[in-house]
Amino acid sequence: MISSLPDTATVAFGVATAAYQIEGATSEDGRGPSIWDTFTARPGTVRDGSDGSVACDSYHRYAEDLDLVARLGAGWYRFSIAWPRIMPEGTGRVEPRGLDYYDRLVDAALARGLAPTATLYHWDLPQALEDRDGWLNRDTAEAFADYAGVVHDRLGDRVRVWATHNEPWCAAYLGYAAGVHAPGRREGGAGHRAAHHLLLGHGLAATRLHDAGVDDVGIVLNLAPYWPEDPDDEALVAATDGIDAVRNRVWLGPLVDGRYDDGLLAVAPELADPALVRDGDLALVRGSADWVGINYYTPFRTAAPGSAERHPEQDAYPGTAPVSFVVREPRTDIGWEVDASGLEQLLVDTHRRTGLPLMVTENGAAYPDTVLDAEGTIDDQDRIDYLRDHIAATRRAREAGADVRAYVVWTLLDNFEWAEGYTKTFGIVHVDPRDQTRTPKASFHWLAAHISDPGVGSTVSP
Ligand code: IFM
Repeated sequence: MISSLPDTATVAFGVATAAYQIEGATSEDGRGPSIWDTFTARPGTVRDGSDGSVACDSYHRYAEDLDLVARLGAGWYRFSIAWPRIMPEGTGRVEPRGLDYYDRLVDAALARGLAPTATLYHWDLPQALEDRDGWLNRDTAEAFADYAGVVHDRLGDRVRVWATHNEPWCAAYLGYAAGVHAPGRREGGAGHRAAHHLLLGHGLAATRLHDAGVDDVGIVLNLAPYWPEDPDDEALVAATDGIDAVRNRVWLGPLVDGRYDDGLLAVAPELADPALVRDGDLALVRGSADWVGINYYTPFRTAAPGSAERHPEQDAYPGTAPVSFVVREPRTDIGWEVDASGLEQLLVDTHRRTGLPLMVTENGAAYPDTVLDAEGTIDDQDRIDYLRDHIAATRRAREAGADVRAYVVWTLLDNFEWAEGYTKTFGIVHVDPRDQTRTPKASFHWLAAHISDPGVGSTVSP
């Protein structure tokens, strides 16, 4: 069993999932409603009108799913815990059946030689907390720390590597500014307020876990490179700097320096409000992460407003000057440009900025997989190419000095892809929605063949 962060000698290989995207069973064993149950019930929020109530039924099929991870030869299984299963009202009462489920999952992972690494928050806030203003309410950060403590008390003897949040940028800005994710609020600067409370929640939870003896508490960020098309266009460079602040520096500044930088405060005056950012908040966050997870899919190229496609998420950068986003070919099925050099740059820059060990906690691609025959064969060569190029970029970043310890593929199963529903598939295993049959795709077999050292501590070679 890996009991702590992988060492520097190799890149550990893993595969990731998230609770709401795969578990289903949203009304079982005392689970309370989450903001994603509420959001998906609202017409027009999800492309195909679907929800996560069944998803991949992994709540019942987790053993089969872990068999697949073991067959792949991965050493790491990154999963998330559904807060509403543990504390259905968000605070107070603990639901033992929810804890029992993750207890079984962790044991099943260990029994297969997989190191379980747990993410505490992958966007499924208990609805009861959103009813009290969700991440706009400081109490939610305190509640998150209590929840972290409850989960650790049960699993901490076996799970040693913890992540607090997954992609808090999405939770804050897609959820409270752009409104395209749950809870679906379009309130501009509220995104900044949510971001601060998410950071505070991270800091409080990390303190709780450290006090309980955990050495490896991380936070998983979807940092992104922003590349102005015309580096001589001063207005564009300034606007791009504001966007970089809202996507990247809002997290790294507090984590590394214990402050929000001036460029960020210029576009996010909310973060200068002493009623929001109280004395001691940023000091608590500073130095609270032992490692940083990087989720990378695509770079962003900015151009003068109106000159190119407007990225649908632009509302998610409140306070910033408008830009256009240029998306070059090749693109994946979700419209994201493929460019592995962005990952290499991000890893090198983030290691320089933080000095911390890094893990690529998510990387993968959506493609319109076609089932070729009755056996369910899927020849996803495009996904293989994507993964091979990004694994090579990870290797180059290590050669350039970035301390990258793991490469984790997103994702094991075709699953509920948030506002895209089931229309975009990222899995290395196809899931037939009619009967839940799992069929490994060619990318699964390719990865299995390229994981050089099966078992814990596996490494991948391009
Ligand atoms: O499916 C998501 C995941 O939940 C978070 N990171 C990005 C993935 C692909 O959009």
